[in-house]
Amino acid sequence: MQSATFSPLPHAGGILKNYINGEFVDSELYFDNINPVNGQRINQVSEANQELVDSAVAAARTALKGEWQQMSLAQRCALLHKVADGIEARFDEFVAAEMADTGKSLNQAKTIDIPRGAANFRVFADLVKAQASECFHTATPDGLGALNYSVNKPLGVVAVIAPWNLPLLLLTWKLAPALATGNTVVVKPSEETPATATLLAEVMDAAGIPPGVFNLLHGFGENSTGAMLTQHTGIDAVTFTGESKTGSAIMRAAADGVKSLSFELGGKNAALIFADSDFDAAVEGTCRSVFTNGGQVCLCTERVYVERSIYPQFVAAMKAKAEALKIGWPTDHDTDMGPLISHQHRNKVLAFFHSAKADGAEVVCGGGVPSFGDERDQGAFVEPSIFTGLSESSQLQRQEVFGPICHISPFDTEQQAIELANNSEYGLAATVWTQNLSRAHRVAQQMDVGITWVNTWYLRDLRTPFGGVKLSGLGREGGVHSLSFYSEPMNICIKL
Ligand code: NAD
Ligand code: 6OD
Repeated sequence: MQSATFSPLPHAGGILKNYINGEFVDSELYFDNINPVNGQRINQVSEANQELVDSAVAAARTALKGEWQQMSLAQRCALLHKVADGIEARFDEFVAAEMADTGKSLNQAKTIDIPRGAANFRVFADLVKAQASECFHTATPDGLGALNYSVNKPLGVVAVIAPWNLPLLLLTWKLAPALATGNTVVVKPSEETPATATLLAEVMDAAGIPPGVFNLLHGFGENSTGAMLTQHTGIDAVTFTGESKTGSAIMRAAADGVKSLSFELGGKNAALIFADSDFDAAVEGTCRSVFTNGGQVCLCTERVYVERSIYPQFVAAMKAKAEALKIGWPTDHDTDMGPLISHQHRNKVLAFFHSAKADGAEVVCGGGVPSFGDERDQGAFVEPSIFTGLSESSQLQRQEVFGPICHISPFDTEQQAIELANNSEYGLAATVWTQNLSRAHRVAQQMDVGITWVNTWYLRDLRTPFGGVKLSGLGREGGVHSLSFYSEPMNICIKL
């Protein structure tokens, strides 16, 4: 019999604590951390109350002015490299913890999530050394002029609020540049995925990050730890990844303090498949973009539009690929898809399936829950699913599902394909499959999104701008955009 967990699983059966001012702190108020493979408890999590939120923010404020500020940039960057080394040294534990919390496949945790956790620290530690400042010579009436130059200063105490789908990857994607630019931080991982953030606190501690620079609080969002943090007067900026409606709530909470905000939110991403594409590559790439991480990546494709002349073959090829995906134990080396994050999320995904069927969708494949005949039947699995036949106004075509599902529709002209892709309240990512170079540029530039991939999907270069338009986000991170969000230039004017 396979096991739901993977050795070495750290903190199994124990308590995951908060980390404040260099100490692990127990609130003595606990919630369960559940493995979505079988619904069993992995460990318990110490939930931060208002008192712990206040201590974490106070520790971060004090640390802003201490050793962290006096450290040279080279020393700060060396420490961040040490954190990356620490993640790599405990690689198997991070993989085991991420798999147990999320149910994601071993292959994905090993090749995407945990390596990116380390890479985020290395990339921003190196990029910040090249952060530019501005300098102008300004003319004055006496002819002697003035020298204007800028120095980059940290924003202060940054709250980092992360989601559950790529827990370590998305937490560190914001944490690393925040630290690299000299801020102190209070992070709150999702209540669904507390484990890798706790391991990261151990790595930070062992690397010698000064007390108070990195603080970790566990807890829920609305009316709980997350909201206490975003409303706190000691927080200068909030960087958040999660649902669009949570982004709106945080914006309201942050309004009183006029806090700086950076948001990466939901998506309802389209793929356009032209008849002149490399057919096999388009099928393979679209299948990957729909089903990676069980469709629980904000960049996943949920709306597929295919040129009518290849539509029937494309739907048949997608069906064959989806049916060949191996669903099961995340710990198996050849598993493609584990369970969804929780039963609660599965209920939401299944409700979308039901509404699509009620709206007249044709089920090409999936649409239900797989049966295993073992403890996985208590898990949060759903089948990889493909639907066709819905109108653009149906609920499935309008709202983000965040599950292993796409709807495929035909189109007749390039102009119609562009209009269909852009007909959404979201604007995060799009994918275009064509071998016509002119069309590739022409169509890519007309997508109302933050990123368009052509003949690929989720190919990342951390120096590039990343973010969404419309309901999909606020601001840009990545490369100089992250450095620019997490620091503020102060101008100094010297009369010559
Ligand atoms: P979520 O918005 O429910 O929760 C995200 C985090 O916010 C969690 O830590 C949660 O506890 C906290 N939170 C919730 N309500 C809060 C409040 N009122 N105040 C403060 N904190 C609060 O999102 P999720 O379900 O964890 O993640 C899935 C969603 O995230 C999807 O919509 C997905 O598209 C989006 N997402 C977007 C990106 C991106 O880069 N654009 C990346 C990953 C996920
Ligand atoms: O790869 C990244 O940097 C990134 N921000 C990915 C977001 C994925 C959303 O689920």
